[in-house]
Amino acid sequence: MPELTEELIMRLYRNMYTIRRFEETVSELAGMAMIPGFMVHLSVGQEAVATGVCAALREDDYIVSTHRGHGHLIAKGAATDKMMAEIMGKETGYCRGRGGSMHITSVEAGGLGANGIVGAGLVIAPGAALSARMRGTDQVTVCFFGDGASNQGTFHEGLNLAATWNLGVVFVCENNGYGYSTPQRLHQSIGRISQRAAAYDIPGLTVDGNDVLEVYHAASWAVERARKGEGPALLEAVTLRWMGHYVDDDDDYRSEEEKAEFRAHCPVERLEREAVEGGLLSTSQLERIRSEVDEEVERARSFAEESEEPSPEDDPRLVFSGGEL
Ligand SMILES: Cc1ncc(C[n+]2csc(CCOP(=O)(O)OP(=O)(O)O)c2C)c(N)n1
Ligand SMILES: [Mg+2]
Repeated sequence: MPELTEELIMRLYRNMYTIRRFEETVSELAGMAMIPGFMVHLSVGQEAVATGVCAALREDDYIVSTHRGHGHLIAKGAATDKMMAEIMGKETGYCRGRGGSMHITSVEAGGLGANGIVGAGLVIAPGAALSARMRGTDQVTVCFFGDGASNQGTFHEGLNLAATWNLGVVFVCENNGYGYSTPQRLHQSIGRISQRAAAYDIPGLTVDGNDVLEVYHAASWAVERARKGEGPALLEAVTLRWMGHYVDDDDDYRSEEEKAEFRAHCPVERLEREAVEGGLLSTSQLERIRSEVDEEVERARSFAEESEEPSPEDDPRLVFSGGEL
């Protein structure tokens, strides 16, 4: 198992706190109608999953994301200013403002796309892993998806193909207990999604998705075996979505008592506590990280706000490959 160094804990903490501040800022901007469209899905409360998994990856590894993908991309190393600009639909964004929140990606960071189609990534990830094999590299592909997506046909197709061809994919089910407004117990008969791994004869593991260290350890194990050519695994990380399904969702299908429980499972505060109590980091180190991140996210916001709107004349060039029409 990888060693828990001060550097690693700092990295995990910085990452989770960056996702939290970034998304709180996106939520604020959405409330001020500064984000085009309304389909912005936030992962506040789920930061430990993206962070713990991506910390186990190399820079040249791939991730395939979902409609709730800001955290995944930040954790994979994308720049917050270009991400904020993309979400605000600006020319300086990663996809020149044409992708927005749900299609945000940074190929340089190893992102193979967020996706508005629930479950689509499950059949993209084996393709990326096959490409790594054909190119003779040991790059690993992580496929993030939700509990709802685990009922899509693509889940079964993707896991079956990856298992049969022994591909280097780590399937990470971010189980936040809901597929939109439907609680897990009403959309599937099983309690642990990792049980489904048995159907493909691959390892399946359920971890506490609010515990970044547990996620990191499980992911490191799955990534290492995938890298060695030992094939895919299914990790289920059980977590909580604190905000509505998307920014305009009034979230009235969950009780106030249920929502009041969220904070008690905060992954950011949990790592803070464990790091200080375990003598790994001091409160002043944590404070310094928070203030650096606050500044970074503020800079990202100003950069995005001050950036140019895209010009519609450019659109045809961005739709067809090869430049001009
Ligand atoms: C193929 C498809 N079906 C339905 C939808 C509408 N939809 C968007 S998100 C969502 C729920 C997804 O739940 P889950 O996979 O658990 O992800 P979460 O939103 O909880 O992160 C649905 C049904 C869609 N975008 N694509
Ligand atoms: Mg879900």
